[in-house]
Amino acid sequence: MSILTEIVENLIVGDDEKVSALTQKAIDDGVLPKQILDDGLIAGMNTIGQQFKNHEIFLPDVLMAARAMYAGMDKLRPLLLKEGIPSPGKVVLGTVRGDLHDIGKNLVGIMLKGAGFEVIDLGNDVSPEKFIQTAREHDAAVIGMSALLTTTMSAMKEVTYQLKEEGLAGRIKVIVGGAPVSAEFAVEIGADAHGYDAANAVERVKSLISEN
Ligand code: B1M
Repeated sequence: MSILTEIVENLIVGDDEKVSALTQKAIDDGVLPKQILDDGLIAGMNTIGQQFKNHEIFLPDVLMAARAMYAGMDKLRPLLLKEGIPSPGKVVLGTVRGDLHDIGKNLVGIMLKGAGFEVIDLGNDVSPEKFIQTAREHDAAVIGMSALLTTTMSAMKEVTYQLKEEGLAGRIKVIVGGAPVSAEFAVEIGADAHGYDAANAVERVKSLISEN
């Protein structure tokens, strides 16, 4: 069995210690961090999502898998971060109001920091007002919002609407992402960009900032 398959299997059963050890072993064996992330940790989480959807597993199983995912991410984080790059701009990042899913948002944050951006991470369950107030206070170039629930996506629209009302649209750019969020939805709510994964989010933020 390949080491990436072992990571997937141990993440699915929520064994955080094994996922941590296997991630370290994969790093030591020279497997690329991006491959460990995509074909190990994220692949395992996708299986969990499918099993949860099919009612084959329950919420505590998902939580244990999430904990195992974090154990692996802790090992990868230093490799995904490159220190000492001058910041091309500030990004206020968070998961929207009512939504507690923060794994994808945290990955986006790690990758943005790795590309040199200063990231102000507001965590999860962030109100529209908090996004805008923080962006104003820190003179941020971009607000990045993540949503994993179809029921919470609408909070993104409150931010784009409010920015427009306050005359800040265009000056503070907005990028949205998360499993249920599409490029069409981003256009519909007046966001400036959609990121389909963490690496793509970095590319999109770079181009938003170069437009400013
Ligand atoms: Co929940 N959950 N969950 N969950 N959960 C989903 C999202 C779900 C699809 C599962 C399912 O039914 N198949 C479903 C949503 C259905 C829907 O709305 N259509 C669901 C549900 C229903 C729920 C609850 C309502 C369950 C309940 O209580 N009955 C509940 C809601 C709680 C709440 O938020 N208020 C709930 C709870 C939880 C846990 C707390 C147990 C846990 C979250 C733990 C945590 O995040 N700390 C959890 C998890 C882990 C999941 C699944 C299994 C995995 C999500 C994940 O972390 N994926 C998920 C199923 C799935 O998505 N396959 C599911 C890995 C992560 C790397 O991917 O977040 O998509 P993702 O991020 C990607 C991209 O989307 C993108 O880049 C990332 C990296 O590639 N991206 C961005 C994300 N944000 C971005 C922002 C950007 C750009 C790109 O720019 C700013």
